[in-house]
Amino acid sequence: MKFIHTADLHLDSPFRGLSDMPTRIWQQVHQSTFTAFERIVDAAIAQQVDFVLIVGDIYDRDHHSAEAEDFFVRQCQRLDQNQIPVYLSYGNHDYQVVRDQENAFPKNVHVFGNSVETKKLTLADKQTVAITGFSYEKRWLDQQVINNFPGRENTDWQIGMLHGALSQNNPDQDHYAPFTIPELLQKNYDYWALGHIHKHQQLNDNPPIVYPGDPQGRHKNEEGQHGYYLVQSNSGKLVPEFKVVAPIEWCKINVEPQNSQSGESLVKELIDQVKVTDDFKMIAFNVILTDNSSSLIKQLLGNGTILERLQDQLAGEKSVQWWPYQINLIEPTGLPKMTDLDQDYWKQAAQETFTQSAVIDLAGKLAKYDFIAEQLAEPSLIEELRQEASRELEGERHDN
Ligand SMILES: [Mn+2]
Repeated sequence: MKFIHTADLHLDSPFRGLSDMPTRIWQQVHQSTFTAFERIVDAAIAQQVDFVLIVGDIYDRDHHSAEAEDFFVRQCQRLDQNQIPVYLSYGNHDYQVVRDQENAFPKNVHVFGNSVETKKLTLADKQTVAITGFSYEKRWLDQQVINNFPGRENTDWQIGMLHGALSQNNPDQDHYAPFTIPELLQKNYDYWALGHIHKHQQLNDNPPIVYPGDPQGRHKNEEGQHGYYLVQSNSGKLVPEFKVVAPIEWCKINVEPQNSQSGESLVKELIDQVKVTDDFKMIAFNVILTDNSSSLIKQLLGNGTILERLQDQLAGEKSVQWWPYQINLIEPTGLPKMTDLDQDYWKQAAQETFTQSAVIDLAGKLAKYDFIAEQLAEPSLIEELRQEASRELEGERHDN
């Protein structure tokens, strides 16, 4: 048996805040969520997989665009023409009331309803597979839906599809069908196909419990490689293998300018730090200054001149394989180093301060608005706030 496990396609992600780049590069960025999924479908056909699992968040918003839906249907048709079934569930971004026989999909697409259900299929070699899953009906699912998953069926293989997050043991934070690893293991399934967390990772080896991540990182906090898992049976076990498909990779590059005394030489120094590969890179430079750095360089970096010159130079070139979207200036603080004990207090305080419930409390009445609630529900939001806050605090300590 061979199948593809993906999730969190987030088709038509808006990539907010980036539209002031040259049109041809912006188009590449905007197309990236589509291209990533198209490559997954290419792989499914080339590999002749038995089926494809998509575990929630196919669309980026609950009011998904017609363009995204049309594209998705077309890709499913390609799979249908190759006799590859698709099993999909909706997640916290594209939650909806699922009604039988009420979708535009071709016949190879099987949509899980809002209650946990099991769908069975028989492969060409007569092996039988049970796939159990459900779709989100609303943005938050506080219940432990895992309790509704049945025990193992009488099939050769059983797979659980679960869009959700590990339980934090805190009702204020557990909004995404919370589960624990022992709860999953107890079901005795052969593979847990998870969705929701955007960084690909394996929570357990045998049986595999796997987050495939989003096939295309959607912003700077989703850096690194993105793709899907190709899962194959081998001596009675299912073995996942990560495959990269994201056409755009977000990355950060640390640079300690050596001898740059002019803006021109610094721009050149930054360009030299970029290793060009096949994948298009969206780059944030962390420029680490020393006490010897000239004040002119500091000013040019601080007021955005260097970033602008860098972008202008690249925009003038025929073809570019990367784009700088940000330069962070890291100044020497001159402060004594924190002891390990200080670090512990610092981390503990941050952990207690940056929780989803604290943020939602702060948002107050604003959380009633759909588009704000959607942002608050982003798994990466807490981490982003924590990073912004430490940057802010470090700046202040320096100024004082
Ligand atoms: Mn998602």
